[in-house]
Amino acid sequence: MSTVVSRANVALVKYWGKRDAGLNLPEAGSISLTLDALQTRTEVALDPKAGEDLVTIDGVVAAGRARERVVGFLDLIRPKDALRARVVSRSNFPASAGLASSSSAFSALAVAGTSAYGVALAPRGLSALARRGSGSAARSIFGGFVEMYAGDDHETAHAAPLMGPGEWDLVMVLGIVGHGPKAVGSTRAMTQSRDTSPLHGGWIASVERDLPVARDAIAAQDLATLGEVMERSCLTMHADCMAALPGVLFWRGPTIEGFHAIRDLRSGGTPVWFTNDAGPHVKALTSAAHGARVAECLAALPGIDEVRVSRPGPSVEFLP
Ligand code: 2P0
Repeated sequence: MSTVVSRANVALVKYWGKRDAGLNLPEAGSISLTLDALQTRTEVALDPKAGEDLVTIDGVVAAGRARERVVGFLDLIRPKDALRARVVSRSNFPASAGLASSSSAFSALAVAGTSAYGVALAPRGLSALARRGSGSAARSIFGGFVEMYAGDDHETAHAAPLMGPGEWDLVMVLGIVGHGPKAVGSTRAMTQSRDTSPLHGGWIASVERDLPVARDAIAAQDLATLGEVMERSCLTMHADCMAALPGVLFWRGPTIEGFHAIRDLRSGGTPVWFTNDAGPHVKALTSAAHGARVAECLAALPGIDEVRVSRPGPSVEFLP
């Protein structure tokens, strides 16, 4: 049996588009921050008596597509005639809602699954494996600031750490808007953007331009430059989505009010920048010293149901 904890990550320079759906290879690289507050604990135990895998997610026995994704992922790790597994996974935040639950879920499953089946992989190999489950999961193998490479093939499309979680005193403030599942899944929305959005080529070009700027800003601990590039990456990704056919719109009213509130705080001198993913939640990057002020501001907005403040989190951890 093997038990691990992994954290979700938020992309600062977004991943949005696949060049190979089968191997889940991204069209471009991305840069993220792993968040200590958003955790998934996953246990994989081999069961000599079980005829098939039993998967429990957040206390509910998984069926259909959710179960198939886990079983299909375990099949990438184990030989055909291997023992079946009992997988128990629980997150401390809502799944499939734009909080990157698949990033913590598949990174945890990659590490717990390979360990349970006795498959030895180096961290970069674990990252490439996690990518097969979900693109963003490749980044959650590592803590702190992380870069994902587009790579040339399965082996080279992995993530690597840029800066450890304890090195820069920043926080991500999460303004949670509703707890329901998102209207359109990321995988479908990405395919729709790539296939139909007239802005998709411009979006991918913007990633190539933004990656070195974000990488250098992290190395220099330059929050203003990182914040600006993070906001632009978010808005450009969403412009690509909105221009798809049919247009993909993840924002709700409170999302946009949250963006304005963050910019108003910034105009008043608080070093804070926003981002947002495939869901309605507002995420704000600021220095640890300003975290409480930003949290208070988001909590006061109608439609923001819950606020969490997260420090950068560590890489995947084994539990005893
Ligand atoms: C990201 N997102 O970079 C981007 C930004 C959401 C918006 O990666 O299809 O669940 O499983 O590879 O990782 C969410 O998509 O997509 C995502 P798949 P994933 O974090």
